[in-house]
Amino acid sequence: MSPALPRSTTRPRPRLVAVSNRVVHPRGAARGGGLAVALLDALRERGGLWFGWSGQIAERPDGRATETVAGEIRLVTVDLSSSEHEDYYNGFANRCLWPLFHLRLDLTTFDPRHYEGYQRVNRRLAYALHPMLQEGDQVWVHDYHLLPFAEALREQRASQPIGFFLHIPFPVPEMLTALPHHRELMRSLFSYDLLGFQTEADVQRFRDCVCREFGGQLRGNSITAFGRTLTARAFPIGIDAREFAKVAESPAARLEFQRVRENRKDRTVIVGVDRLDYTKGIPERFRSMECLLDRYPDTHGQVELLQIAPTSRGEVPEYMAIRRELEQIAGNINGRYAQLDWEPIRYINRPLGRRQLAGIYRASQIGLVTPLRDGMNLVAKEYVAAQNPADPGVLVLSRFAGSAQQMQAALIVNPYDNTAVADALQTARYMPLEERRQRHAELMRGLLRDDADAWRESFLEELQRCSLQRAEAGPPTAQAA
Ligand code: GDG
Repeated sequence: MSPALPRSTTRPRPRLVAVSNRVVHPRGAARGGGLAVALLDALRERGGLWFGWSGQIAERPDGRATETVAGEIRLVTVDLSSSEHEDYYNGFANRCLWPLFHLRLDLTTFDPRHYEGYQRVNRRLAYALHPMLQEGDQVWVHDYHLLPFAEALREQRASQPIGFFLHIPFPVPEMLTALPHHRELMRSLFSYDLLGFQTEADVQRFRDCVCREFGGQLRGNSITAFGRTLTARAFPIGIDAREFAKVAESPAARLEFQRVRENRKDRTVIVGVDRLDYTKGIPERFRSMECLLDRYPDTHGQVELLQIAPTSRGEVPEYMAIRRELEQIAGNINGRYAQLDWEPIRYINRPLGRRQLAGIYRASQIGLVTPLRDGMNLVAKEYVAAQNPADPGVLVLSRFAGSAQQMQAALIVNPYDNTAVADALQTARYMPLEERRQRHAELMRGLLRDDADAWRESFLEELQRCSLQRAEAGPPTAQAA
């Protein structure tokens, strides 16, 4: 890793221009999750602009941007037409890139119309943002919806440093190359100066793709291909663990804590919290619960899985299917094991408030986070941050979550192995207090060190370093085909 840049006391920090699919107003930031909070902190600190889709669908959008000012921050949004929303967002982003990057080739739809819509929206958004850019800005683009965004900005002769952070995993070369447009998309990534990934493994897969498929050349963290050089590094995203621990002790969270515990006396509560998504391994988790009940009769009447899974991307057929599947599995398991005053699985299919969630995490003796594949998974981090350090719960975490790289003091499991997950749950139930405290303290140290501030600052410092390097090397050129 390269040494940190000395913080200049005389030179002002560059203005930040953040770009993401959705823009979240500061008032709704808590609901928008960790990314919204981390971006807003950076924007408040240095002033700046957050640009993206308004979340509105207009039949015939006029292409004009709407601006809201919140303190030092300008929020600038554009609407999408219903066909843009269908092709760019539901189509290419969520029915092609999302499943492919999560290794679900079986759920991946390749539709040239979706791809054209995706390119068109990226270009339209980039062209709308370009006149608002100022010399010296740092542009930070987020996630798989916007892979070609920098290329479209460069077409407009934008010369600002542009960084990109991928929140989801980067796939293995065999998967990526199944995408008919993979060359074009990979080439467009080389219009960025800095690419950030969640884990070292993601960086390695990116390098493998570029070197094997496009003759890329490596030099330290730099990689050259398509006639351009960029920096590719891991920046594991963190949460504001200190603040989340406070939320878990707030009056609203305490109330929720009491509600959970009072109703369940000394029953073990296992909590799962996920957007309802096929990557999160929820059916497999229910099967593991069934396996726990089969293998360990002392769990009957004594253990409950509380699964909170609000619907997401509800217009996409694969998401409708997973919803039906879950209801069916939960129904079968409950039908088989429930007693008059107890059901093994409680499944809540609507969103809860953040404080409520924090209280539930703290009231649950086990946090069960078992995605089949996940860029990072912030729920694992939130569960740990919400615990009472004197009597903490145990985190059972999938080896396929990016967070497992940093959270080795959790009980690490293979989510496909129902028996192993059931055994880990039983181990967690009977784990001695001293061991729980030690594991929690170790996890918490990591969360406090690698928090949201550290993530953001390390990315933006690296982006500044990249732009200084580029200034020395001369202006950007149109890239080679
Ligand atoms: C992507 C990547 C990466 C969930 N239900 C409720 C609720 N949530 C909040 C959680 C957490 C967030 O949503 C989910 O974050 P994750 O990281 O677990 O997952 P993705 O949404 O898939 O996020 C992922 C992340 O980007 C960041 O880079 O870690 O790998 O897939 O904060 O608490 N929040 C509230 N009510 C709910 O019912 N308030």
